[in-house]
Parts: sequence; structure tokens; C-alpha cells
Amino acid sequence: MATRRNAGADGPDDGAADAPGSALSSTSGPAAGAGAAGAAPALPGRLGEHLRRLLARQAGSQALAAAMPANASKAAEFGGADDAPRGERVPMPAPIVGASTVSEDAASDKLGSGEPPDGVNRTIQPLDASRVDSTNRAITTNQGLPVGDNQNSVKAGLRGPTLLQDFILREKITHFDHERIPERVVHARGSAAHGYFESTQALDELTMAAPFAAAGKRTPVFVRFSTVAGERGSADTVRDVRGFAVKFYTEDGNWDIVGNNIPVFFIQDAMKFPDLVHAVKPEPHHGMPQASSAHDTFWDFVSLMPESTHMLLWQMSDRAIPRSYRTMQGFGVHTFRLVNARGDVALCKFHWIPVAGTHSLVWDEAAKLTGIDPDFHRRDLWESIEAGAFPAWDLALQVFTEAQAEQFPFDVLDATKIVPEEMVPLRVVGRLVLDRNPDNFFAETEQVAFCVSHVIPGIDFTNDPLLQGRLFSYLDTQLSRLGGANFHEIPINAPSSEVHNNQRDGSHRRAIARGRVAYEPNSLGGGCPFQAGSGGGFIGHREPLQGETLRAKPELFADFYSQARLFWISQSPPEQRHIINAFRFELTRVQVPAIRERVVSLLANVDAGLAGAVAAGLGIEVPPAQPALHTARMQPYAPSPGLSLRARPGEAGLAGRRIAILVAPGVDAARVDSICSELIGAGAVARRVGLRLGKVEGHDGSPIAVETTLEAAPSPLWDGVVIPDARDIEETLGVSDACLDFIHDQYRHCKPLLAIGRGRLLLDLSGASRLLEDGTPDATITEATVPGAPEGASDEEAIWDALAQFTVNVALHRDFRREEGMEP
Ligand code: HDE
Repeated sequence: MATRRNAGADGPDDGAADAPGSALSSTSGPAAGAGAAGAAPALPGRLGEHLRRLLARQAGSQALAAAMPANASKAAEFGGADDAPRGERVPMPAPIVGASTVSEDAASDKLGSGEPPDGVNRTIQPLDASRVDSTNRAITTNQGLPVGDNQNSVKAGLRGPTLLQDFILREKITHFDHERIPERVVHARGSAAHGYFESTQALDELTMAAPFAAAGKRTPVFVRFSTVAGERGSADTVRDVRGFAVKFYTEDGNWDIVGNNIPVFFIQDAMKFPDLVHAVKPEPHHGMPQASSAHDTFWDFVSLMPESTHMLLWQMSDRAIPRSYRTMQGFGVHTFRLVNARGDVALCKFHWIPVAGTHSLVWDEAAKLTGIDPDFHRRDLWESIEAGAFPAWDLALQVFTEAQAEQFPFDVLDATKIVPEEMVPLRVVGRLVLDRNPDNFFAETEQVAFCVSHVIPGIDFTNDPLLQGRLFSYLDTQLSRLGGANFHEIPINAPSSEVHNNQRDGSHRRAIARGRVAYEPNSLGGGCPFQAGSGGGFIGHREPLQGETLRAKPELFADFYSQARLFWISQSPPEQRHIINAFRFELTRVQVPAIRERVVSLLANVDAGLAGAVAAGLGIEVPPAQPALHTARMQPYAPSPGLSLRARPGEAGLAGRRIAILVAPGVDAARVDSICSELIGAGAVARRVGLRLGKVEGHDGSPIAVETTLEAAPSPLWDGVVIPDARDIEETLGVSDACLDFIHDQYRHCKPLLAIGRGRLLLDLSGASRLLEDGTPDATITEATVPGAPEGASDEEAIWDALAQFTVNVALHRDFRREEGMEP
């Protein structure tokens, strides 16, 4: 399969030199320079061909070096010129001149075609190049040796010891012993998917960033969601911040927005991050608690860090227990910069807005889910994509100028502050869609390496001191987590734009760099790879700086409470109640009363009602408020409705919602079937849930299949429940604690219920009230009587009307007014 190239086409003056022997030696070259070519001795066959090509390469190198008598780019490095020039380069006289070896035309199944890979990097090919499938293949060792016996190790005699010579056993076990890599220091637990970002408008007035080049342009992405505090095997539904990290594979390289589902952070300076993480992680003496902030060291630390107060309110809100990754917002958190082709710079905040709306769990449900299904969010993401209900988010930008930022009553470099939507509106510029699950969790989700420093032309940083620290941290952490400097070559991390530089070597290097040049400037590689210059390459915006080096913060950073209060007053009453309950729960778990008091003394600066309600739950008086710093000025913000989860119910309807249909003997099988089909047809995951698997007999003797049980799939797994009419339901489901608990939990978690005919009896038995605290009917409990049933006239149409009402309620997720009559 070798493709031999015509040696005569290899280069200038090939086949001629006055010192042919020097081309055969790697200790020295010819004494004469360019133009000293003479005739090559006539050697037979391959020897002659090699000599001709060696001479051609020698002459070509001389020509390249001679064409660059000095470094013409050098002058531009000095004096602060605006433009970096493109690097000087000289056309390669012939491919062989840039080759590592003149034998590169040898070909084989391993080497490839023998064609020189001029100007290409094949390590960046699509993931197809790395996918492996073993269908119809025998087991081999890692060296490709077919394994004849995968059951027995080599022994000295049937009952004898295992022999060290069994290299197959040793290879298998050694690989197994090294299967694990260090988990992420934070965000260890996560789930990811592939998809695309589609721009809805060209943003060239604002930014050169490739994904926004044209309306309708699609850029591939890989997105990883995570919790922060828990270890890799911890539960998904703990109270925690969620990571929302997006990697765009653009033609200008990878761009990562490594954000969270909460738009602010605990601390203002990277210097405090290790302290924060050590405080929230399991306490070092006994390794408890797992994945929870409800312990002494966390609250000890944050109550001494009043800048955390704003974040604490978000973290104690329902934002920290999302219903699904599909139903949470994402934020870039820091202020970034957008840069257009003219070099104009704007400031920008990134927001991801879920198309399915912002919906959360309630705490009791979240706590139960950690036992029922610790993979609740991972499963939801996976199943939604498998079912074709692709999770989607709109990308919105808040764009503002430096001049505007100077007028804000907060500092945009302070990551504990938001830019309220009332000050800078959100502008939707595209949609993110996740439509492909990974093939392999480890290779993709675990090995993906996000770095805040991965930016592209058109995106730039600000001096947010938290962001500045992150610029260093992410690259550094990948070095130890992924085992060395070549993690960018792992297929999921490789950009889809080509990589060409002079970085070499390191553990597990995949790229085989051709040629002998690994430095810049050079003439022997024709100047390549050359500096792209400010015309097409990344330079970074120019920013005037003044002042002296120091360790301190701007004064505005000291306003710890104004935006915490803004968040508080923007929450609906149920959301405020949940925040109070979360503080009470977390602080009750704290063992040191003085720490509890210190936290309440922070809250006293936010709102007296909040502090009082939390204190009441802890059985203490509200202590004096922590002293505000002398530099702090409380700002009188008006409520910002967009900060409430209720502001964005979404537009995904039933898509991905899980609905349980309880079945018992005597149920109307045909009606259950049609309800099921109707719900599935609307995108919901509707399943028949019963006391045990198998078939039950319907009211007319026809069988109906139970798909899962009340025990295996309890209430927290479902977004709504249908209780159909069934003969003798009191004696079947009505005597089951599992069933009554199921309905009771649906009720107390404020989820929609639909009860038909005698199914309504279960509402009574479970203690569900039809009336809200204020005496008005609970509109999220829908009931229908059955035609001809003794309890009242109704018709089939009424049942379908009730189902329609139920589906509207499920799309809205919950109605928290029901909670008003309940004790926490
Ligand atoms: Fe991170 N963070 N972080 N972080 N972070 C990491 O990088 C760090 C911060 C965020 O799915 C680590 O690859 C420092 C803010 C996400 O793989 C590490 C500081 C925000 C992810 C690290 C912060 C984040 C990480 C651990 C303060 C929201 C998971 C493993 C200066 C804007 C990405 C890794 C994924 C992961 C450092 C603060 C988000 C150790 C030093 C603020 C979503 O490098």
C-alpha cells in the first residue's frame, strides 16, 4: 500500500550537491552555502533515491535559513505598538524539507499512507476516531494479543501456585489496579452530555466570538453539571450549588464558560477558596458529613465572612435543590468582556435560562431522594436525552459599558453581587440543546477538563479577583487530575480547530510532531508555526492600570447586605418560608450555639423578619446585628421579580415530567391505557404503579400490567399522580401504608393530584385536604366522578377535562399555597 512519491519532485536542485557525503552524515553539513549544488553520484535503487532526497532537504534548509537573514518581527515587540504582526514565514520549498526523516514515505497499516501530513494535526479529529466497539471481536491483551483463556491464571500444577510468568494475568490486574484517577477537588460528582449552541443573531457589533458569527450558526458543545461539596459517589439531590460548565468547540479553539446555577459566590478573593472548601468538606477528624454544609466548620467560617451572606440566602433557597439539571438556570458569575473586531470592549454577564422553566424540589423530597435514588439528576438528564426530550437553555447576555458600571452602587468585579435585570436587561442571543449522551462516562464526563482560561478571540476577562485566581487554578488542577501536561489531547478535550505549537513531550504524548523545529522564531521550518498576530490571533484587550501593588479590596466590596436583602425581598412568601426552614435545619445540625447565634447576627443585617424566624426555630433570641463595616452603605434596591424561581415557569409543558398512575384490581383498564397514552403523547413519562409487579385484573376481567411498585418507585420520583377509579379500592390500595404515604407525600410536596371516581376515597384516607388555608379550593387537586357511579353524575368528557386541568398543573410543577396550612 506504499505510495511512493516521485523523488524528482521533492525539492530544489534535488539530486545535486558538491558534497554529497555531508548529506549522509548528521555530524556536520557542507562547507559551501546555497548554490553550491553539484551532481549526486549515481547510486542504484533506493540508496540513490534516499541520497537525492537528503540532498534536496539539505539544500532546502539552506534556502529557508538564507531567506530569513534576521528576525523581521522583533521590532514590533517594543514600544507598545497596538498590533502584533503575523510571524514572518517563508514557503516550504518542498514537503521533504520540513520532514523529520526522508524515510517518511514508508507506508504500512500502522504508519499510514506514507504521505507527508503537511500542515495538519490529526489528533483533533472527531470522537469517531477514538470510539471502540468489540462486536464480533475476540478479547486481546493491550498489546493486541488474542487471549485464549480468560478464566484461568497460569499455575504450577492444577493445585499449584500462580506463576509470575503469567503476563496476561499481570497486565489485566495491573491495569485494574490503576483504573482510578483523583476525583475533582470540588465538583467531583457530575453528569454531562453533548449538544450544540445555536446562535439566533449575529453579534459582530459586540464580539468576534465565533459562536455568534451568524444567526443560525451551530457550535458543538459538551456540558457538565455537578454538585460542589460531595465526593464522586455522593447523592445528586443534596443542598448545594450546582456547577454548569459548557465547553464550546469553536473554529478558534475551545471556549469554556465554567459557571454555576447561582449567580453569586461566597467569597470575593481567590485567596479564600481553599479555606471555604476546607470548611464545607467533611470535617478532617472524622470525615463527616458527606456532601452537606449542615455542620459546624462551614457555618463557623461563613459567619466570620460576612461577604458570604448574599450567597447564603441563595444557597438556603430552593435553587440549591433543583428538580432537575434541565430546570435550573446557569450563570457565568463573573463579569467578562466582549471584544469586537475593532477592539471595542463591553462588559458582559452570561445567563443560561432553562426552556423547561426553573423548578426545584422541596427539602423533604430532596432528603428522601438521597436514599431512594442518589442518581436522581443523572438519571433525569440521561433519560430525557434518550427519550428525545432534549434539555435546552437560552443564552442571555447582560451587556453594559465601563461607564455604566461606574454608576452602579456595587462593583462589577465583586462576585458576591449581581447586576439586577432592572439595571441591565437580559438579551437572548441563542439556544443550547443537549441531544447526545456520552458513550463512556469515564472517557468523556470524567476526563473532560474545563478551564476558565479557555477563551477565544472576542471573549476576555476582567480583574475580578476571584476570576483571576481561577485563571490559574483550573489548568493546574488538570495536571494532577489527568496525569500530566497532555490532557488537551484526550479526545473529549481536544479542540476541533487545529493545534500547532512548539510544546513537546510530557506523559502520554499522543501527537507525533513532524520535523526538527520546536522553537520560534525559526528559519528551518520556514518560520512555522508562526505567530498569528493581532489580525487573527488572541491578544487580549488593553487596559490602563494605575496604583500600587497591594493586598486589599475596593471599598464597595464591603457592602455585604444590600443585595442579600434584595434577594430576600424578591422572593415569594413560600420561597421565603423555605429559606427560613433551610437555615433552621442547617443551624440545628450545628453543634456550637455561639456559631448559630453568629449566623443569625448576620441575618439581622438582612431582614428582621428573617432573623427572627430563624432564631425562633433555634429557640434563641435574635442577637445584635454584626457591625456593618464603616465603608458600607446599604442600597435601597426595589424587589427584582426575576430573582424568584416563579418568574420562569418555562414552556416545556409535560416534556420529561414523570407521572404515576396507581393501579389496583378492578381498575378500568381501557381508561388507564388511554390516560397513559394521552400523557405519553404529550411528552410525559407516565407509568402504572401498583403494589407488586405483574398483572392485575381490570373491572371487566381484562388484565392490566403493573410497571413498577410503590416501594421501588415512591412518591418523590414523580411530578404528579393519577388515582383512577377502581372497584374495592379501599380494600386494596386503601389499606396499603405504602400507597397512603405515596399520596400523602404527593400532597405535602405540593404536587398535582388527579383522582377519579372511587380513587377520590384515597385522598381522604391519606389526609389530603381539598381546601387551602384560606378556605378556597385547592386547584391542583383535580377530581372527576365516573359516569353512572353512585357518588354523582358525570360523563366521560368530565374525566378528560379533569385530565387536561391536571396536565396544566403538572406543567406548572407545584402550587406552594397548599403549604400554608402545614407545620414545617
Ligand atoms: Fe471552581 N474549581 N473554583 N468555581 N469550578 C474547579 O477544577 C476554583 C468557582 C466550577 O464540571 C476545579 O477541574 C477556585 C466559581 C465548576 O469539570 C478547581 C475558585 C465558580 C467546576 C476549581 C473557584 C466555579 C469547578 C476542581 C475560586 C462558578 C466543575 C476540578 C478562585 C463561577 C467543572 C476542576 C467540571 C471546578 C477551582 C470558584 C465553578 C480546583 C480556585 C466562582 C462548574 O480548579
